[in-house]
Amino acid sequence: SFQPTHPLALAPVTSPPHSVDGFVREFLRELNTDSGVTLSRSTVNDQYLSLARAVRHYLSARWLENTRKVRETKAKMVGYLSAEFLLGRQLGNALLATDLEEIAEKALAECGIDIATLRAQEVEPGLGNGGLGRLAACFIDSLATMGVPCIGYGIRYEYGIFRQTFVDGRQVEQPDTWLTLGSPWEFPHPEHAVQVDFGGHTETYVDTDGVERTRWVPGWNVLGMPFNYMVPGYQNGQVNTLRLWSAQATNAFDLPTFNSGDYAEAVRAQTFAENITKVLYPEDSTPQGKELRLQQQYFFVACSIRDFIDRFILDGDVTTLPERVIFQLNDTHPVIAVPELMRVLVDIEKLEWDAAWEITKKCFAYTCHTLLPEALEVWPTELLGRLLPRHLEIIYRINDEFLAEVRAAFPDDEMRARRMSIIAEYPERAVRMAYLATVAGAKVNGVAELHSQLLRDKVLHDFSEYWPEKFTNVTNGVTPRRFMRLANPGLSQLITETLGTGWLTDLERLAELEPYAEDAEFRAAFVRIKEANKTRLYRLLRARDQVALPDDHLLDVMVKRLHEYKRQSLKLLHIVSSYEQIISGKVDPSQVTPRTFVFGAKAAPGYRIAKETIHLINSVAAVINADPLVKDVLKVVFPANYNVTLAETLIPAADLSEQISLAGKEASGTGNMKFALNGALTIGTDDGANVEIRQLVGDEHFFLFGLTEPEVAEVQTAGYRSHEYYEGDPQLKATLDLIASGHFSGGDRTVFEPLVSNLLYDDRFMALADFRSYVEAQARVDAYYADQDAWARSAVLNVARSGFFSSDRSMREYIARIWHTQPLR
Ligand code: GLG
Repeated sequence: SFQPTHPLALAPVTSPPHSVDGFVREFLRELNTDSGVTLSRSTVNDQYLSLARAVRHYLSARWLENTRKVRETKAKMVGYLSAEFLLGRQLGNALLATDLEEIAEKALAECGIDIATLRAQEVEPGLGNGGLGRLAACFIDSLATMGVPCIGYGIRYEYGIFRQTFVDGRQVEQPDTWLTLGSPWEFPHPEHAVQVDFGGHTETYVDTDGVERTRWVPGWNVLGMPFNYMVPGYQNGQVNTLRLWSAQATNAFDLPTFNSGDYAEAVRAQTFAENITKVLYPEDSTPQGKELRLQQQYFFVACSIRDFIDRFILDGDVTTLPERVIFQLNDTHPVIAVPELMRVLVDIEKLEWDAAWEITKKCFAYTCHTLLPEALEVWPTELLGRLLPRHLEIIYRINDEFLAEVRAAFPDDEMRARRMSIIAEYPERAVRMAYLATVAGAKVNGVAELHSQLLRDKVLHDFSEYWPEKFTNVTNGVTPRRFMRLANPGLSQLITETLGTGWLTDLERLAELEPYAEDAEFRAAFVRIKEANKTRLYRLLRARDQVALPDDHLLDVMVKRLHEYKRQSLKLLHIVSSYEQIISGKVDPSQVTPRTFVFGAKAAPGYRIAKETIHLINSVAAVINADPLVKDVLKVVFPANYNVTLAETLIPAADLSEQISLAGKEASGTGNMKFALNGALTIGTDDGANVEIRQLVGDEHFFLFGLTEPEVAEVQTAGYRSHEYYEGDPQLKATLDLIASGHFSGGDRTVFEPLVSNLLYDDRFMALADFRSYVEAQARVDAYYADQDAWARSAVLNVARSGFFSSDRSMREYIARIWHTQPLR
């Protein structure tokens, strides 16, 4: 190591002055020296990039200090392994974390710039599909805020989740080019690139110590290039790291081929390698089992494990790993990390198998995010063995030893051993990644009470019988910094005026708002904020989607991925039924509670029914919005490209939150929590975290409907025939008939026929079974909304009673029951 002599090099780095002048200086310096333009010649993008880099200056000193401390104190870290981190825009959060919001606004104003324009310039990194990726982002925010050392490891997709557009009401996907205008939040580190191998074969050899060992002779390799992102805690001087990997060719150029004149062929390897991190797979909860996806998974965990050992196990003693890290497996996507760590320990570090296994079991814990069988990843051994031959051998050995244990514990129960095998035999031989994670993980958790219960009772029943103490629940949470303070400044200010500061990092303190639900003045202030949030949303939608909305409607919002189990079709049936009752003269429009329905949803590009549902929503919206008969009472809007940024404006404006999945199918939901925290009332089934929301806010402040999970199971066992519900309910029949008649498709009865038939003759997620109960609950919503004061009271109580849903609380539970880590002192 070198010895600096300059006094500045000996001193720790410091942050620039926390003042308007100081900030102006940082900003202009960035503009002039890094962007290379004068203020008068600069574009909005130059200004945005310079602003972002100026804010970074206020974080880097703390970041470097943080990293140094973690190394020096050998603190145990959380290694959050996730194929997705759906971060949302960074600027607002960084300004908030550094307490620079006012300073930056003034500084820019003095430069003649409106900061809002620069905020709007940021393209959010859409490196996730939905809840799972957003949860990872909330968790790392909370850990930084709590001062707990964590490194997030993931993938730097060149193209994130596609940009959704509508053409004639149908979804058309556009590439998400989030990097093209510059990415001021990332720090590339080519010097820390890691080599990742694939393919080839394995062989045994006699090592120098005379021991026979196995080695992997790979067929090809790529480089993993890390990009660091700062993860700032909320005004606490803590900054953790998110490290995302990008794939590059080890040999960018094949020189002989190049020299022979075949330029395209000469760079083929490069294109091939870089494909690995080119694009995020856009399926949420329904993986396609593509080879490139397995490459992505192995690529990022291999990079991450190597990286962790190289950077934090400085003395090279890998047996200390369990004291230094717990890798949390965010769903099955990173589970190939288990055989990878075994390979590193056994083949490279030359530990005995048993010792390596003891270490590995302590280094991993697994979070399951689903119950849908089609979402549980299974990799054919043919594919896995071709791409990762050594890993497949390791998995077989883990399985053999595990099944020997099971057979010893249950001597006369061969069926049990077969059920529990990590290797499935039908329909083809394949590795069940969830089982591998369960066998290796120190803990296995579901993401809401009901979900964890169903994991224990159904999906992983044999395992929970064998290892009851391995299973636990940690109910999801969301970060109040982004989803209250940044998204809803009005409400946040009211809360701070009422409770003082401190609640943003101690969200249970929202309970102190309870008495204010009875305070007319407080309720009036709350209502004014809700109205202002609606106005803000309508202004945005007018500019963004050219739609004009009335501001005196109940705002009814359903935003989430488009999936049959989430039942956007049930929401549509309610809307169409309200409409049908008016146009058929059964209900007078003057009797209807005016409502605006907002949808936001992306469908996986290959998911036919989901895409047809999008088309139907848009078609229903077009007809209803153009019909003078319902003009004052019904509006349907579907802004394209729902993402974190839009959510931040939409959620605080909502009156009613739609959480209507079939009971037993939504593992948790996190949107549901964001709505409640922003004072929307929920209409929902007894599913996922809805169960806990209802328990906490109270039945009178929640509109419950639908079959319960045991009832669903019962109806299904008896044989579910959706057609019978159609025949037996005139309102439902009229609704489906109206869709089938071509009313929303210019008279063409074929367009939505597949959707209608699916509901009538299959209806896997039982929308028709819950229709009656749903429209009745919606009638209760209307009746309750008529009493604006009662509604406002309930809305305030929703806020006051939802403090439990902070991701800080989720983190405390993970720390206490799974990770056993400590905040940095
Ligand atoms: C899942 C589930 C959601 C859950 C989220 C985070 O579908 O119910 O809230 O993870 O745990 N695939 C997902 O997005």
